[in-house]
Amino acid sequence: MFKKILVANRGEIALRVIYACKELGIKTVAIFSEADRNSLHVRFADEAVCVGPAKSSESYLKIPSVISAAEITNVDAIHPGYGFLSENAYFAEVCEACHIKFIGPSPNVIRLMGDKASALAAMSKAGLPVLPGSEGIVESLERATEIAHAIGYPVILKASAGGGGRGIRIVRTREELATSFPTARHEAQIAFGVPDVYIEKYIENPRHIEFQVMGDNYGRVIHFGERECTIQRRHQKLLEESPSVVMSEDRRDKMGRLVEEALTNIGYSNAGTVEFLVDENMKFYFMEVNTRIQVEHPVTEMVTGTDLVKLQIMIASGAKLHFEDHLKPRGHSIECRINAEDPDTLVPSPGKITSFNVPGGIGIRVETAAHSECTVSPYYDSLIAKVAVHANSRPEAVKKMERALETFVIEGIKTTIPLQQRIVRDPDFVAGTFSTKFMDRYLA
Ligand code: MV4
Repeated sequence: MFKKILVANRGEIALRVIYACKELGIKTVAIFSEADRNSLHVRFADEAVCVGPAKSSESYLKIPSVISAAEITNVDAIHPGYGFLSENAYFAEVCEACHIKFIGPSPNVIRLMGDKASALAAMSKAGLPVLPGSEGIVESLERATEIAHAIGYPVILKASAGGGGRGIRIVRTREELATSFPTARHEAQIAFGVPDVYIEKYIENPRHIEFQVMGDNYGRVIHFGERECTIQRRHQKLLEESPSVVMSEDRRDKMGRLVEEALTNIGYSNAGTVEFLVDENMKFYFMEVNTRIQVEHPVTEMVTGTDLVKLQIMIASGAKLHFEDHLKPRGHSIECRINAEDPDTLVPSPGKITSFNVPGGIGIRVETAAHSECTVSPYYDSLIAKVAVHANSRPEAVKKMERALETFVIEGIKTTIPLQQRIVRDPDFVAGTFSTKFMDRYLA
C-alpha cells in the first residue's frame, strides 16, 4: 500500500480524498494556491505545499509545480480528484515517468476517451450501441450534409475535444447546417484548440443515465449500477440520484454487462463513468466515458455501501477487485450540488459566508470545505457543498432532501438551494416523469 499521497485538488473533493487516506493509514500532502492558504484541505493534510498564485493555470493546473511538490515531499502517488489535471493524459504520463502512481486509468485510455469521436468509434467496436451518425470526425460541409441527409434531421454537432455539453449545436434543417457546420468548427477551434466535430442523430427528450465502473490492473471491470443525471440546467447538473426510476433489474444487468465487456476490451482500470442517452422507448446509446471519479459519486456509494475513493487508491496500489457479484442497490439516494450562484441566473456569487449550518440526522451526508466566515473565491468552480441523502424508498429520499435543504443555512452569498427546493417539490420530479427539458420551465 502507498505510504504517502499528494492530493492534486482543492475544496470538497480534496477533503474527500484526505478522509479516505486517513482511514487507510496513508499520509497526505495538500497543494494550495495563494488564495487557498487558509483552506481546510491544507489544515487536514499532513503536509502542504504552495504551488502558485490564485489563478488555476498558475497553480493547480501547472504540471511542473505539482510534480515538484510531489518530488520534494517524496509521495508514492497522486490523486487528481475531478476537474483540474484529472483527465490530462500528458500529466498521467509525466507522473509515470517520475515513478509516481497516477490514481486513475492509463494515459492511453485517458487520451482515447478524451477525444470524443475516437471514444465513440472504440466503444461502438467494443459492443456498445451508438446513435446513427458520422462515427468519426467530419471534415467538410459536403460530407456533413450527406450524413445528415442519410440519418435524417434533427442532428447534433459535437466538438470532439469537448464533452459534458461544451461545444454542441442542434441542427434542424439543411440550410441551418450550412451555417452551423463552419461555426461549430470555428467555436471548437477557439474553445479547445482543435476544430474537429462529429455528427449524431438528435434525440429530443432524452434522459441522461450513467454507469459507475471500476477496473483493476488484472483485467477485471465491474459496474456499480447507474445514476440518473437528467436534471441539468445549461449542462450544469443540479441533482443526481441512484437508482434511476426508469431502470429495472433486468435492464441494469443487460446494460451493466455490456459496459463491463466494452471496458474490459479496452483495458480500462480504476474509476470511470460511462454516459448514455436514453430515449422515450428506453433505447440507450453510448455518449462518452469520463475517466475520473465524478462529483456525484456519493449517490452510488450510498446505495452500494462502497467507498469508491478508497477503492481507487487500493486498486492503484495493486489490489484486486474482490466483489463476488454485483451489488444490488439498497434503498434510494439523491444528491444536490450546492453552488455559490444566483438561483435564477446561475451567475457566480463569490464572497464571505457569514453564517453556515449543515443539515444533519439519519441518512444525510454533507461534503463541503466551506464553513462560517470562510470566503468563496471567484477564481474556482462555484460548487461549495454537496448534500446527499439515503432512505429506503425514493419518496422517503425526496422528503429527506426537502428537509435537508430547508435546514441548510448559508448566509452572505447566494446559493442554488432555493432552486433545488423547487425541484424536489415539483410534481413531475416527484413522479419521476422528466427529461432533459425539465429545467426549461425554471429558466429566468
Ligand atoms: C445529445 C442530445 C440529444 N441527442 N446528443 C448534452 C450534454 C452532453 N454530454 C451531450 N448532450 C446532449 N447530447 C444527441 N445525439 C441531448 C443532449 C442534451 C442533454 C443531455 C443530458 C442532459 C441534459 C441535456 C440538455 C440538453 C441537451
